[in-house]
Amino acid sequence: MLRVDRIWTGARIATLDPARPGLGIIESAALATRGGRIAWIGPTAEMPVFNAPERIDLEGRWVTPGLTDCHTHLVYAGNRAHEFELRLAGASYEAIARAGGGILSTVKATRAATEAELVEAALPRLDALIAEGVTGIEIKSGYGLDTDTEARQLRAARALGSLRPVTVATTFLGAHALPTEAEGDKDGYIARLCAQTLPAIAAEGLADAVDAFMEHIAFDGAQTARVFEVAKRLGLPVRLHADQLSNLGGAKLAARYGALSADHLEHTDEEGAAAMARAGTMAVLLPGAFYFIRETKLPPVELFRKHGVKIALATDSNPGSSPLTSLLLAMNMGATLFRLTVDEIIAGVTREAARALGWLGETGTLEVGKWCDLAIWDVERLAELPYRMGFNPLHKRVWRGQ
Ligand code: DI6
Ligand code: FE
Repeated sequence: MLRVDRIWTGARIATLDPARPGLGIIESAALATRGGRIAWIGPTAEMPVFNAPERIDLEGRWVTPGLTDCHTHLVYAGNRAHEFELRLAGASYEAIARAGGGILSTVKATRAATEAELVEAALPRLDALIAEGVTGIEIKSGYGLDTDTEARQLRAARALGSLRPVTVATTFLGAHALPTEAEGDKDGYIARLCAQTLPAIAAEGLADAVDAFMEHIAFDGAQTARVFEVAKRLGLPVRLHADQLSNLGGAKLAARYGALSADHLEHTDEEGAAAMARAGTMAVLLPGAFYFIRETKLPPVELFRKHGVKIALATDSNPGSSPLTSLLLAMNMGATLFRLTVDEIIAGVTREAARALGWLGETGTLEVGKWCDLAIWDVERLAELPYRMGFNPLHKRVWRGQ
């Protein structure tokens, strides 16, 4: 008799297995885990006889893959509530950034924080996400803008992954903003980043990918391309904050470098969407930032569908444009603001989010051999996940079988 660690029965499972139609639903399903991985999954009636020390009846609850938040800036110090007040008084996000606030005010606080302080500040945010069924998260640097602080942010991000049962992917975002000491010299800053900071980060194995903020208030296409060239040489995949506030051709540039994803994309045009489709570059949509900075230009979801660009959804959790630590609320916003379908939203925080991080071989769908990362929900219909606002129907979360 085959031995497994644990069996769940009486479940309705959305496997997200692309070999099955829609969300890959199996009614009256069972799932067995062994060594942290999925040992068996299918209709309960077809389950072989297992020797299992633990059997759990889920009484008809829904099971999805554990959620993945594939775009966050979770590690930083301080907060920007004061800028929120300024914005309520009429200032724009861009105007505050140009006046030396915005990202640079978080850089100041982050540079003054130790690794332990960064971890301590980020833990409540991570715990809020975990409480909603998140089993995987991407965390970017970008509030250091010097080698030491960028490295410290990424070490803090890695530490979070050892302090909590969650999988962490780190992304180096040194090209996020121009630090004050660079005195307006963007090319000089990018040159130093390419020659020193990024190679040092890579040598220490601190980054799983490289990102940049391509925007008028940050870096242009040529500067972004220089960063991506170095990332390629170091064997690191790239992703891009593209076309968030204006259309600088970020989606096209991301596609040209075979980026895993281009993110935000409110101002992306059809050429950009088509280029992404050809390159297999995914769209990561961030409705929390759209909402919080009161953007009015919608990302071209219809064009992504037309060209077959795969769509993921994330919180963009950060102190300036998206102080959001609820992936469930991001899902609600994906529906109400971006008009994504329920299937697109559920896939966007599971299978597609895992794909955006290059994780799809290991997690993101419920298939034999993958990590047993589950979210178990007290809902009648999966549509309840994006439908409710500010309510958490998570019953249990399982990370690597536990
Ligand atoms: N786009 C964003 O929305 C965030 N970073 C970026 O490149 C904003 C980060 C911040 O304001 O602190
Ligand atoms: Fe972001």
